[in-house]
Parts: sequence; C-alpha cells; structure tokens
Amino acid sequence: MKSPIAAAALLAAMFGFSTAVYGHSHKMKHGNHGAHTMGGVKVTSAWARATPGKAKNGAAYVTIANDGQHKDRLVAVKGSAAKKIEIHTHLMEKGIMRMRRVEGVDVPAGGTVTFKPGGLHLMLMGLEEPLKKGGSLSLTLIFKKAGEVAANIRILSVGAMGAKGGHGHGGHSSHK
Ligand SMILES: [Cu+2]
Repeated sequence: MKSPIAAAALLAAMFGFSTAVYGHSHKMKHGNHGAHTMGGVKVTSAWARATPGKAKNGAAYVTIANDGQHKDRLVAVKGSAAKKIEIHTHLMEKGIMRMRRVEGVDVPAGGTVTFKPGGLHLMLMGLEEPLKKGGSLSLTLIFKKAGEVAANIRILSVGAMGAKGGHGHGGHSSHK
C-alpha cells in the first residue's frame, strides 16, 4: 500500500542509509591510515657526533629495528642539515680503513641494524652549519617498503661512540 507517509519513511531511510555509508567510509579511511603508518621498521636510536671547527662533513648513526614480517631496506636519507646525505660503511682495504658509499642497507624481519663509528654511518656532506653538542637535527630515512621514517638525531660530543660513551678514534675530516 502506497501513501505519502510510506514514501517519506522510504526517503528518510534512504537518506539515513547514505549518511551511514559516508560515516562508515570515513571510519575505514582512518583505520587504514592508522594501520599503514608503521610498516615494521622504526628508528630506536639516532645520534651524531658534534663536528670540530669548520669541518664540512659530519656523521650520524641510527639503530633500525624491524619488528615486521618482511625484510625492508634503507635506500636513501634526506634532510636539510647537509647538501648531500649518503649511506656509508667502512671497509678494510690493504690494511687501511676506508669509507665506501653503499646503495642501501637491508633490515631483516625481526632484525636490528646498528650504525656506529667505524661501521655504517649516514654521511652528512656539506654541512649547512657545524653540529653542536646538545643540539639536534632531523633526518628522513626512506625505506623500500615502509617509506619515509623520521629520525630526530641528538648531537653528542665530538668523540662519542654512542649513548653508552667510550673512546673515539679518527673522524671524517679526511673524507672528500
Ligand atoms: Cu662517510
């Protein structure tokens, strides 16, 4: 049986239904976004050595933990602290420790990669200003799967070996 009241009820129902759909899709977007933010890798430690005098280059060190199900790979780093930022490692060549640029660093599922003096480091080439102890700088680490992950780098002393301290050896002053 058709009546104006039934038609109005139907319209109200349709209106109500479409409102519910909008509300639902909004919630879904939020849910997906929230689930997407991590992607498995996170920076658990991030520090740099203060630079002496007018050093053009500096080095930053991060610890990356991957608690996801899949391996990931650090492929690039960007930031405004230096003109160019590269991923470097140290290799022993004919008895001499040399720095080498690497294209990327794998972070295995369930694994941790620790950058440290004498090993992997983020090379800050052409510093905009000296790195001062007690200061900080921001870098963005770019992973193959997780995408961009921000890292707030704490600047420690010139010879710092990490949060636990220790002795320093050499620096990056000879790097060209
Ligand atoms: Cu280097």
